[in-house]
Amino acid sequence: MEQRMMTLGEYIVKQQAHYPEAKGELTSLLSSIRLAAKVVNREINKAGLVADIQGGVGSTNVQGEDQQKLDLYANEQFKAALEARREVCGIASEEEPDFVSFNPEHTSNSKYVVLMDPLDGSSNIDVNVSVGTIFSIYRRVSPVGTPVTLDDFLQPGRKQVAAGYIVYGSSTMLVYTTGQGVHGFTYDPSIGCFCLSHENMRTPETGTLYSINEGNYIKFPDGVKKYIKYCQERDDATQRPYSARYIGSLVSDFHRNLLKGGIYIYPSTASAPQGKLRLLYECNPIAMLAEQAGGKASDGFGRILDIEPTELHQRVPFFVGSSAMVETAESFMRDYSSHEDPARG
Ligand code: P6P
Repeated sequence: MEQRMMTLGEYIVKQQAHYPEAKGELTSLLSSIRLAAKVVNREINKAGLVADIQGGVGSTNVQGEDQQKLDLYANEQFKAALEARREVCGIASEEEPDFVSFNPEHTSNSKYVVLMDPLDGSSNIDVNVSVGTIFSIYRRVSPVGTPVTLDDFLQPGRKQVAAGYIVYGSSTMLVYTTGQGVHGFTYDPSIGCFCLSHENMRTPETGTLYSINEGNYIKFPDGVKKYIKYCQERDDATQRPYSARYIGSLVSDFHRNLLKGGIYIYPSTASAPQGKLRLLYECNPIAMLAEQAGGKASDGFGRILDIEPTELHQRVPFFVGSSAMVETAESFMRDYSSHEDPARG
């Protein structure tokens, strides 16, 4: 008889056994993310068929980016699912200018805050390229039962309790960590469940894929330019030249490199001195997953998870993936690029 697959819900409960003091709050929180992921997945899969959910809404988010209908849909679905379970006292989102406090009458015992990019890479939806949701979970630092504060959200990434993403691709997967390794679940629409498909994911120490938008080459720091040329040189001993793979959707590029080995880079550029990606709800959660899978995540000079945040939507240069590849890229940044970073104190 075919072996029964373990569902995400069953696995979360099994993981809870690692924490004898756990009372099931994080389990309930992760289950709310699972529910919202199913709902968003359904809408994304209809995008090609139901025209009125494609395209932009004519507004821009706090980042100045055109908001897609599905950006706002995903934001509302995850916000509602998180509020309903009453484990979370507030959220921060790429689609919200400021953090959102949930109803204090429902959050008198809530211990957690969640930061998210509800639909990363959404401009790809209309051309049927995979997109993703990224989430990051912290324990609040302000007293339980009091209004949530900005300090609850401006915590360094090393304090994350859990992090993960959903990649809505050729198959939809949810990948997460609570600090006990990285585990991947593939959605089976025939039973409406995320089923364990990749337990204890480990990323290769090195790889042959590099992911960067080379269209920005002339604006890159010299260290990045030198690293790109290093990737393109012929050297059989290190399997170079590497292959360039860039989807333009962080979750998809990271997920492929996590499995196969590789490096993703979104560096600072002349026009974006802190890069494009946001520290709190893109880089920190992806960095936690990378480290939990044996990889590394850096701003080119130091560990992403050690950066002390100063603003909700702050951006940071991002080098993430196989540890040996990130270390080589960092060596080029040290040798060829200058570094001033107020966030490191
Ligand atoms: P560019 C999507 O907008 C995103 O935030 C990431 O998912 C993706 O890797 C990056 O931006 C793509 O940016 O400037 O190369 O189009």
